[in-house]
Amino acid sequence: MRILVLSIFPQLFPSFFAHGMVRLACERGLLAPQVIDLRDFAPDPHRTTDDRPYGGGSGMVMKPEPLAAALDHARRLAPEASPILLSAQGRRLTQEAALELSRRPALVLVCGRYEGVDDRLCEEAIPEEISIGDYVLSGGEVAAMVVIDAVARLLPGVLGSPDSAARDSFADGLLEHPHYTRPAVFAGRAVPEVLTSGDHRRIARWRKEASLWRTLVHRPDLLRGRPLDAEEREILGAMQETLAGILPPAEGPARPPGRRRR
Ligand code: 9D3
Repeated sequence: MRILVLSIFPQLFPSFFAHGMVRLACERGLLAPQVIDLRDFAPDPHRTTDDRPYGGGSGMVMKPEPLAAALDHARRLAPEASPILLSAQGRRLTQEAALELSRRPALVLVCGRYEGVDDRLCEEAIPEEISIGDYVLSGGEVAAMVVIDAVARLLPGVLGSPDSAARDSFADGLLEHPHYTRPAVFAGRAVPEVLTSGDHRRIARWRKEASLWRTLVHRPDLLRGRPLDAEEREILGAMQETLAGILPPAEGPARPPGRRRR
């Protein structure tokens, strides 16, 4: 997959491309990222890419002309891709969105900076916007790396075994069970006995229970609206019965006090 990144800070990217799964994907010829320096498309000696906002106010706006010229260049390199702006106003990146992006022939990722991009160019030349979450970044570069990282590991041939992407947390809608490695005792704590038992059915059951428990405690939103198989119903039902044995029925507040997530 060809990925073009348009940025005013191209030097942020080389070390990101040179490590881990992204590097592996590049080495295997499955990923070909290339950063285009937006300043190369600014005609003035100062290579200006920003300007003051019409209507006043603090902060600067990304000038349309250098970005438009860089997009023309990107279109010649990857005519099959439609540009995506990384912006706080975009649709949220999810695992599902990453999977869809990973199936495209090429990506053109435009990293916004300053307060934003001149809206005439956005509307005209950038049909799609992606945000990586509800927090404020200072630009799209880190978000572009998040997109590339999430996409690269989904490319066929990048992960060790073909089904490990399908086993991922989020891919099946649950958080993962805890992981342990040697030594058998660390900081006075032993690894759960079941994991050293060699009983693979018990291990699978324990992991499923741990996975459901973690999801229930930390991300109950993931469980609501997710279909449950028979084993999952049984495990959650047992947890409910345990709770019912602890809580007095009908008395007390309808919901436990304290912070509720999502
Ligand atoms: C403080 C500036 N904000 C005004 C209330 C608007 C704003 C402008 C520019 C907020 C963020 C940014 C820069 N952000 C990105 O370019 C960005 C981003 C993000 O901030 N959050 C999540 N995903 C992304 S993708 C690109």
